[in-house]
Amino acid sequence: MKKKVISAILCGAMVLGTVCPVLAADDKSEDTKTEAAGNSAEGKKIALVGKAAGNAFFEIAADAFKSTVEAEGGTVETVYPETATADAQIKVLDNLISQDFDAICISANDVNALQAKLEEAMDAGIKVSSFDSAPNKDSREIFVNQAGTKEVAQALMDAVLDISGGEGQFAILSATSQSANQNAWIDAMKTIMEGDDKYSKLELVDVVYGDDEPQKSTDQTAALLQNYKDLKVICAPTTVGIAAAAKYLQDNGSECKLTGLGLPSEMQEYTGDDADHSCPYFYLWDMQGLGKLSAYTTIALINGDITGAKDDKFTAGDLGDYTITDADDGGTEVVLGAPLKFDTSNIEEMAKLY
Ligand code: RAM
Repeated sequence: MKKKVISAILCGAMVLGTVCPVLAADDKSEDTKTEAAGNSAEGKKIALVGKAAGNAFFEIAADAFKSTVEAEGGTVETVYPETATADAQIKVLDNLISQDFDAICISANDVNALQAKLEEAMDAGIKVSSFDSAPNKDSREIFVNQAGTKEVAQALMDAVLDISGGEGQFAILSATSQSANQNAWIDAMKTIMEGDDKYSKLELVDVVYGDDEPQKSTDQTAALLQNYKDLKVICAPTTVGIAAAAKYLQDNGSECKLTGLGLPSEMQEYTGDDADHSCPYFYLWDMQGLGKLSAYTTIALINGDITGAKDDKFTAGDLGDYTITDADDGGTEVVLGAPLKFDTSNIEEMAKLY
């Protein structure tokens, strides 16, 4: 009972019903695991590795991850590589493997380049989970996908179609060129575009990389406007990129509009469906939910409640029950939920949360 009451309060506090979809649909946690013994992280040490320092996205996810693990009796060390590269993450991993961590949960800067190092970690008995950006299937035991890859790509393509008025040039402002999640979304966007006639009047003129650095993302936005005078929409599937582009487009009164993936707190002043705002609407997912689900998934791996195999089930505390499914890359994943849309109707409320 206690669990259900806490869950209900948390769901209510999260404002959007979609934030707690699994719980609402399927709360079997009391029947299956009365005391949720699988959630205990007593005495466990977990390392959380982000893509790079100075990105609020990772700080928000890490806060939720850490408080979840600590509430279950474990400890978390959050580590950021010096740059958003695989090489810098390999250095971080080298250091972590030599310590006695029970698990490493990582957002990968590259799909394949971390494989040898992450395999070394797994061979050393360290559980390897990933969140946000997945290293390839052999480099991990499980991926915590914030929203299905195709679902994110579909939402972005439809936003581009809608905001452009159904035709014209658009460009993608991404993070780094090697970024696993960014490239998966971009590939899925291209597939969606090619697979349906309704996108046939859209032209993807360029994909540029701001490396998740505000200044570089601003410069890339300026260059896009310079190079493509008729550019109608920029889609930035990165929180750093979209915030930088939003400011640049708005400050310069550009007619080019913006969508993508952003943090409501960083996008509030740019969100609006009028000439004064650069971004009519954009998407993301429940950030606290991402941190929490990543934490519970990692704990479940450590405790042997799951191995990361398809159809494995576990209870993610008050988020409810989750089942592991096949991921698009041949590995497995657990999906938090659907992408969430942010526009003038909810931006103010959501900006208070993340
Ligand atoms: C940036 C990072 C992160 C991505 C978000 C949407 O913060 O690239 O990996 O998930 O944007």
